[in-house]
Amino acid sequence: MQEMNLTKVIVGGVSQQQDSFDYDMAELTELAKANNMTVVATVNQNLDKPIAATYFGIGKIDEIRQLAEENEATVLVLNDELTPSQIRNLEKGLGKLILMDRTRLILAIFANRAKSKEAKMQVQIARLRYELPRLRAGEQANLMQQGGGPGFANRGSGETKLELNQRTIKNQITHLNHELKTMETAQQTMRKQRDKTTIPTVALVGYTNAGKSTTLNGLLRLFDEQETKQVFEKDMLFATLDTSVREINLPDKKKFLLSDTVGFINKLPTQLIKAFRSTLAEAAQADLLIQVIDFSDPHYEEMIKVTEKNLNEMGVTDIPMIYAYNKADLRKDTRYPLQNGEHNLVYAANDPASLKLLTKMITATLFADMQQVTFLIPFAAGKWVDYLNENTSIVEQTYTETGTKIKANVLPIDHERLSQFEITD
Ligand SMILES: Nc1nc2c(ncn2[C@@H]2O[C@H](COP(=O)(O)OP(=O)(O)OP(=O)(O)O)[C@@H](O)[C@H]2O)c(=O)[nH]1
Ligand SMILES: [Mg+2]
Repeated sequence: MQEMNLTKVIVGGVSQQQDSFDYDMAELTELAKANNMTVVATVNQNLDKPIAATYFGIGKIDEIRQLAEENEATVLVLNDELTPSQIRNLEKGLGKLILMDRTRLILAIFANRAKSKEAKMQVQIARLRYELPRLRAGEQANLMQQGGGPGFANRGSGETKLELNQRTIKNQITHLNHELKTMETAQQTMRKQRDKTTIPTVALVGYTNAGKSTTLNGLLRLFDEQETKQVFEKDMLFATLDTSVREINLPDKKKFLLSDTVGFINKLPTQLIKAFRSTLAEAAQADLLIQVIDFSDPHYEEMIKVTEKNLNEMGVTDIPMIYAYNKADLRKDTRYPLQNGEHNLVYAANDPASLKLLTKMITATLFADMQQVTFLIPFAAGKWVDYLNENTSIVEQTYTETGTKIKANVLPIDHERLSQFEITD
């Protein structure tokens, strides 16, 4: 409805006859939409490879400039990351059109969408890293505003403005990194505290818009959690930027922690991969990953590859994974829910039967080695009664003269922890 306020853009790219080109361009259009832009024209050029100096050929550049005038477009969004000199030369040929490559566009979306202080700082670092090699003398004066008072500007008279700008940015990056470290340490402490309990953790990972948040919300609803614990879900790329962790309490008293994570995309800017490593720390430490896949998208196999490549780059490896093929309701050729082996599921995130089966698969993996044990806990060791109630599923609890008798389903680690209290039932 707010069409009027949307920035009009042209989307363009050089096709080297790669299979993924059409898909990449369609995705670029989605990315533009996610950044409050409306695409008024699309321009492709077939080349063996982008022109080293100008990306597009000269004729194409004239065509784009005219198209922009006709359609009142103010921005040209490009499919590839350009070199600093390509940007410079292309801008000369394009007149007033502002250039935005895929990386800058993704960074802009992340900057608009980031909510938590940590996410905002991570995105800011990524943007500064991106801008640093692209700085030009006399520009980016706005970046000087923070941190550089008059005294600062006087330092080193032999220094050019460009060098000064570069140093200011480097200082900003260092400063932000330092602040982030402090925050990360605090979070690690939180995670460590959680680790002391034995609640297993599960992380939803996958390509953006696959349905991770919808799956988390569906599970929360299924197990009757309050509405306030729901997370944001939307048909939009990068709806989720922060990791949220929720406790799922099953009817049989078993429970696990479930985290929703930021989605991946093809050609995720390397600056962001680094920035989001800590956001994905939840996934890196999980006992089980659920890779949510948009099974209704013809390119789902490619999306799986991109997801796994990104996970690898972020050091998330060697964790058992359930492949959850979502949005089966949009496909005519499959029944659902449908389990294939231990680790494959075809489902729909809004279908309760699907979510029940997913839960069953999760618990089968998480609690496979649970044992039923009976403990007699003396009153003096009452804290262990609390511990068992918090962390395990209790089958029976009775009070005797010598202490509390508890029969519970416990993980081997808890069995060992409380072995001194074990009795034969
Ligand atoms: N038809 C159908 N739509 C679904 C299903 N699961 C999710 N969706 C829709 O897909 C869109 C994206 O869902 P999200 O849960 O926000 O996706 P996400 O994986 O969290 O995406 P990001 O946070 O952007 O990484 C939303 O419009 C959902 O309503 C499903 O099983 N069937
Ligand atoms: Mg999400």
